[in-house]
Amino acid sequence: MFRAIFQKIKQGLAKTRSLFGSVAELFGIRGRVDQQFLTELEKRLYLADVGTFATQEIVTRVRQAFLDKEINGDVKQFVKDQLRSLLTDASPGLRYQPSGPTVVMIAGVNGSGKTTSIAKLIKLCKDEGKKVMVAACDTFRAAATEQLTIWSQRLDCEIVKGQHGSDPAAIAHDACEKAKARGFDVLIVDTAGRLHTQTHLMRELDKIRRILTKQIPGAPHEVLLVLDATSGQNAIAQAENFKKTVECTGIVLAKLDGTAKGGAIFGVKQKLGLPVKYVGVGEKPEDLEPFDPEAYVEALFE
Ligand SMILES: Nc1nc2c(ncn2[C@@H]2O[C@H](COP(=O)(O)OP(=O)(O)OP(=O)(O)O)[C@@H](O)[C@H]2O)c(=O)[nH]1
Ligand SMILES: [Mg+2]
Repeated sequence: MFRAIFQKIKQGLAKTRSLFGSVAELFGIRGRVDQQFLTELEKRLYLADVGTFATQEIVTRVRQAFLDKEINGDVKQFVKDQLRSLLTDASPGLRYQPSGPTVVMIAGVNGSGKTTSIAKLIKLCKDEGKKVMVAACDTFRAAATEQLTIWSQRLDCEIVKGQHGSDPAAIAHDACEKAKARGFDVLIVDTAGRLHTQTHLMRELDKIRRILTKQIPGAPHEVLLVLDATSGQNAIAQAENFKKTVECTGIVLAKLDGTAKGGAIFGVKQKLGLPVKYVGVGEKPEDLEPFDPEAYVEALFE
């Protein structure tokens, strides 16, 4: 199991790994952990988009532990351990409710990968034997409902939808009724992409949320913020703003395969304080992996 996840993550991290190669290489250079080594370590971590805070943190810890000691394998292992400690506490997967539908709401900026991540979540839940329904609450973008409909047909999943431009909260209401009446285990709610500055759209998101809460106790049980990994540190800045208006329970980091900026994930815990639940490593439904800090760090240095 670990091996399979590991291989997938490793492939997904191909571009990021090419940058981390330069960090790994540093440990192979003979010598001492001196100021020059620390400066070089700092530079390389920074170039791998680990971010200012996390980079400083690691360099400080290495300085305290190893300054003026010979370089051996321990330094590499130490850095790996530190990187892992900066990642979110493992909180992979969805927290399924013991009874009634588990409601998962998806949010994020335009084009971050929300709808594709939903297709992946459908597959994941179905593979776990769950009865899954999706609600097409993006009525804003013209082709959004169609896109989700195609996925739902391909994945053989029930969909509740409405007219283009109709009230997404009404669709959410309808979906809750159907999910309860027909014994669905999971209801995933797609929403339109938006910026935290678009007040009316943020209010709309809040309205969808309130409807879900009213219809199903404790819903939404998960609110996943989908971030586009290709925007690196910028994605984190966006998420910080988003989080101020939407209460989120976790992150889906999409498009990790398309970027060398995978190091940005080290800033997520410190800046957002949210667990990364899944990483997207491709465009196909099977390209979603529960986030495993151990596998992630190992894959970076492989
Ligand atoms: N390589 C790669 N591409 C991805 C991944 N996730 C999504 N994409 C692509 O990113 C693009 C946008 O994905 P969508 O799922 O439509 O994004 P969205 O957030 O729903 O977009 P809006 O609804 O317009 O806000 C599509 O071309 C997807 O195929 C991923 O993990 N890897
Ligand atoms: Mg979408």
